[in-house]
Amino acid sequence: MSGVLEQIAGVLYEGDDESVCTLVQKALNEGIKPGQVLRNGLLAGMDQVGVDFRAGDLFVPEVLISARAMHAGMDILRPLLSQSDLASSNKIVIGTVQGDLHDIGKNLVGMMLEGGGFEVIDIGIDLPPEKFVDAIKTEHPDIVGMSAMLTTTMQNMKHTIDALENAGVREEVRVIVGGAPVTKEYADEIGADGYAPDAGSAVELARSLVKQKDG
Ligand code: B1M
Repeated sequence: MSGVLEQIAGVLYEGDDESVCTLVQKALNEGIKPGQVLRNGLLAGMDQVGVDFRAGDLFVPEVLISARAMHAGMDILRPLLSQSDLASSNKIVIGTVQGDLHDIGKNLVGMMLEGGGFEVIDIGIDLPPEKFVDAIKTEHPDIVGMSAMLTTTMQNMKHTIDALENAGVREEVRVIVGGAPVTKEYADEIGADGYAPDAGSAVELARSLVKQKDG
């Protein structure tokens, strides 16, 4: 990998948004393709953030700072990325289920997925099942992600999956769930395709599901 790309990954990991911007510009000036700067610079740095967060070596504030640095770099790259760079990203719709206002974990998962190369459509909080159905119909995502933080609202994940089935869109997407009270057993019980305990694992899970879907 070119030195400047490794440097980008390093300063992104450190959450140094100014250096990310300077080095992204430097890489472009050196003639490195925007798609390569994205994959081998920004996404490589964010991948490492995910690995270390999962291992407990990084904490939520550090992940948020790295995500902010990634966004700063993306602002420069986005207009330069080719259609093929953009088309290669898989899409995920994410939201917090009905009755639930917690969004810190969901936002973190969204940021990590974005850092993992996904196009993330965040549809918000306190979402009735129909909002997920509508988002599938309009956005055609590969994956739908639901977050719940209350034992009372996690049941709405099941209601949402039922609504997807009733609307005839369940087969179009893979459904993943997470949030503090949610478990792998619960995910299996309600017919979700996957469960992730944290944001880093959500990226791994989403990647494995799109691989299955595409393969
Ligand atoms: Co609330 N709250 N809260 N709260 N709150 C909890 C969740 C609670 C455990 C606190 C407690 O009693 N010890 C408790 C739930 C008990 C239960 O049901 N078992 C609780 C309660 C009871 C309530 C209210 C009912 C309180 C009241 O009004 N009486 C009320 C409900 C409001 C509602 O939603 N209708 C309420 C309100 C609030 C605030 C608004 C004040 C605020 C939310 C602010 C916000 O989100 N914008 C709040 C907060 C901050 C918390 C705690 C303190 C922190 C939650 C958090 O953000 N954690 C929480 C106690 C705690 O967890 N220590 C608590 C940090 C975040 C990064 O972690 O969300 O777990 P987390 O996300 C992780 C993973 O879970 C996973 O990845 C994330 C990152 O690693 N993950 C996914 C999450 N979503 C995922 C989706 C995936 C995959 C992984 O795939 C799609």
